[in-house]
Amino acid sequence: MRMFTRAIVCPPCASFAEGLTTAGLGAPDLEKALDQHERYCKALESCGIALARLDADPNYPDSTFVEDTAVLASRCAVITRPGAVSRRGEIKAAKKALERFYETFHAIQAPGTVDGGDVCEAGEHFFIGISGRTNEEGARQLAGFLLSSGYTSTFVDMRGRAGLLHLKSGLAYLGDRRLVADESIAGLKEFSDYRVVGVEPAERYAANCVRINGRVLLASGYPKIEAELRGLGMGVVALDMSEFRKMDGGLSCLSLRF
Ligand code: CIR
Repeated sequence: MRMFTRAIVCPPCASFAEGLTTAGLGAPDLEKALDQHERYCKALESCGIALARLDADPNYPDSTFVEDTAVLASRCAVITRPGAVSRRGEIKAAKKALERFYETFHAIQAPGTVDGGDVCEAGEHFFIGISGRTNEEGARQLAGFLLSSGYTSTFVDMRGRAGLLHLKSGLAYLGDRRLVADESIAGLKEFSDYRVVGVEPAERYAANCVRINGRVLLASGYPKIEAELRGLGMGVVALDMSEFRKMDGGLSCLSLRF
């Protein structure tokens, strides 16, 4: 499994509660979100990650969900074109922060759209979700860019899957050809060459976990999947994500790891 040394993060901004959401869980508490974000940053640092922190930008309420602005492989970076029009401007800050770290840069072009949350890296292979945010044209462009750097990819149709905004809302890669997947997608033929840890509906939110340098960052409050990961010998760092969940955000989307 790839080792990570850096991550880009962006704290929730003053207009955070005005972002896009379908969760129906009420308005997020900004103070609490800032505290949860800080703990998330500390957890990344405890995994050996050096953070680059973007400035909170109230023009973009969803900008704390930085993962959607880029796809970062070892050998290339792809700046996305987010599916939600209100989020398109977020890519500027991400590109600026990434420029000094990558030689090979690509960018998704109109009419293509891609959200980074739809892209799951599994070693040298990438799963690309086609969703309400990532369209077929965007997925094709991304697959082409990845191929030019030597990576393979497969598409996973996420359209019409209620409760899963992005592919990674229900999928994570643990290394060693092992995936964590929401039960509704765990049996897809696209994953048949992998060992899959299924996540039951009551714990669906926790399927969006992040394996990083030998540990797994996991949303707290999901005992079954936590026990299962520990049973696989993984060190788990459990994090309260309540305020981000209210804005449809998962744990992975708060950072761009590379
Ligand atoms: C949105 O709807 O775009 C944000 N409120 C949440 C984005 C979450 N991103 C992710 O899971 N990668």
